[in-house]
Amino acid sequence: LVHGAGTLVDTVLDEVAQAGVRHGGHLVHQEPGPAAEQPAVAGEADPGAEAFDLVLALRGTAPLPAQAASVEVEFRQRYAERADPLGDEGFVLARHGDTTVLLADAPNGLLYGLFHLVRLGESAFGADRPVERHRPAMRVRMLDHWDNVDVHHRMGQVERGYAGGSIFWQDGGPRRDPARVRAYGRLLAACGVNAVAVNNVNVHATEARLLTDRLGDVAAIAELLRPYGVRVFLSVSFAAPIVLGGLPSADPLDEQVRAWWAGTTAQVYGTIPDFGGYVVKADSEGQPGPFAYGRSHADGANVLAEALAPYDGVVHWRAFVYNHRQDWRDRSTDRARAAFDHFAPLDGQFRDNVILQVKHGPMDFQVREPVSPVIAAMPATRLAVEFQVTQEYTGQQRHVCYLGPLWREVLEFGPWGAGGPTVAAVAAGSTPGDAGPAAVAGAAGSASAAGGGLVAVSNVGDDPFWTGHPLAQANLYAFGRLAWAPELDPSAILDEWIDLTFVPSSTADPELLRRTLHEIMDDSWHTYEQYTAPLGVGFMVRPEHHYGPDVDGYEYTPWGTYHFADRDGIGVDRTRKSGTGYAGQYPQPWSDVYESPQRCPDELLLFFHHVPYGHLLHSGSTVIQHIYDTHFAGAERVAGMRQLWERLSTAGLVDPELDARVRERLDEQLRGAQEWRDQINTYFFRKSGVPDARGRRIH
Ligand code: GCW
Repeated sequence: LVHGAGTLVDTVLDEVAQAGVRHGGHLVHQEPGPAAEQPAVAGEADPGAEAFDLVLALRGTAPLPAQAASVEVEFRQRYAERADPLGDEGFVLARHGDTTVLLADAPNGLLYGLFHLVRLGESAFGADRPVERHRPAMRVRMLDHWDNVDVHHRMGQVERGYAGGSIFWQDGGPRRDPARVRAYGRLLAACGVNAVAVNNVNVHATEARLLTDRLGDVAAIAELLRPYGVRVFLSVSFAAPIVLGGLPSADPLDEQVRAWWAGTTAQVYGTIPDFGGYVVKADSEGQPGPFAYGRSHADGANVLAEALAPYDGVVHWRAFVYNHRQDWRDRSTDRARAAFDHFAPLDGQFRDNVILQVKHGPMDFQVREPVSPVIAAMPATRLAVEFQVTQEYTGQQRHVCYLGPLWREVLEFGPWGAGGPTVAAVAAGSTPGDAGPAAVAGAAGSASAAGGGLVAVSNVGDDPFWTGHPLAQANLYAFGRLAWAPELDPSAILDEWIDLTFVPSSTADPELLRRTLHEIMDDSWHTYEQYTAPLGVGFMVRPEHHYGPDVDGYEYTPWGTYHFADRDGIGVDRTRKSGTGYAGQYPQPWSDVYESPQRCPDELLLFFHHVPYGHLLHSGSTVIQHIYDTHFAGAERVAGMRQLWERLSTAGLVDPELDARVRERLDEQLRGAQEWRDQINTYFFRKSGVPDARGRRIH
């Protein structure tokens, strides 16, 4: 029995039908006013009947069907004053006797509840389940696509895309296969994602026009994603008033510019009433921004926010602002400092519909970075934390690298030390005043918290497996799940993903399949870390495309990403005492922990300190021996991963096409890991002259 009406309820009905469930009835929600007393649409639903296996019901205006009403009573008893509201997306689940009941306050909640049932599978229809309440920790759970409409870009159609062309754009216009885009909406909703930005933050000429004369293309995408509760955002150029509006300036304090943004935004909402808002990369890597007019980023963000405010739209303003033309000879400039230096002084100056979108680390999505100090520095600003699902720096979807554990580590990090709010709580809307884990849970659970949420750069393209490497789908899934519930265990998320993806279609030996995938994936992030840049130093990748090793590739460039290795030692001195002072951007205790080479965690040592090769780590190893050991171990672990997969292939447990794709990628991962191992080990042997204590072969 499905109780309720609306586009999303239709989606729920479709899903129920697709799942092959015999569909007893559909009782239309009674809207107050003239539409009241509508008859049942499908079947002869009798809300009092006891015979339904599953009841999906909206709380609200109409009386609940009997089974749902008893769950509602139990819910109120169990959660007392916290029993309402569930919010737009929350739901309540229980099983009583022969009936499983899902209750929600809005159709989106029913949809998320239904996908949750799919995750639970049979177990949702077995023994009784006491009432459980589910609400997303983050209101904003967004994927940014770095997709270009045009295919002729230096970076390919999708900037940093490793899964074919764009899922949205084809041959210079919207994809001609709406079913694929709709299926993508379904996939997003099943993962818990509720927003997408449909074009690259580097906004080129054609893409700029999506805001005005090509808005219809965006509306077409919005139409396809709406049934799955996914709202559409656009990346816009700060120079749009000039390039699209023909104005002489884009100065945010200029009246004509303000009026242009207001008028343009009104048209956007006239066409797409549930439009989400804008994403802006300004004064970053060549994109235009407010600095050209001597204005601050608060001035810049606020002019767009003001235009969006009447429609409840938001602007996601990115904090990725740094000097990409620095002089490598100048040791005082530190790219890691830049976001804090630019934005922390502006705390409190942003309108409340500005969300400052901060990359999780201070540099750029490296395999290991400290948490960005900006996250602790702006209590009066709505912050979103940005992850990178697309594997630009983590193997480009040719290497298996399950990122759930990395994101989990970031989300549970306490910028103010133990007992204070976590990164997850900040993104969910908590501030340092809300001390203690209880407050954190409260903020993360509260539907009214005004946090900026979690955002990630998508790894999806038009590839038949969606993400290039079939196992990279787990990263997409894990991102959505962690944005909904940051406390989830990445290994449990992987279990969900494995069951949803593989097991139903291969019954031969689901246990072997599950175990093997865990063995390959659980620790694959650490494995990737082992064979690439050591101890948090980052980069060492080939310039431009960022795939494969090149230790000095960026060392003498203007990009600000250096390791400073010489014959005596390696690492970046970011201390207050003798370095760039970056460690001082953290509150205590981290400021002192990172300042001290003795207290700094091993995995971040070279991010914060320049140390001799003989420096002793907490692990008991020296830096140079650690480099050799981890690089030999990492490449060996990849060889092991490949053998593990062989086991699945031999047992015929996976679909042949998928098998072929994964094998090809694992071969490449092994080649790549060995190349990394040899280049890094040889480089440091030649620099330091220190031999491997275990006498292994270094070229
Ligand atoms: O990681 C870097 C990428 C750029 C990207 C930039 C950003 C879209 O190398 O390709 O540009 O970050 O986040 O804006």
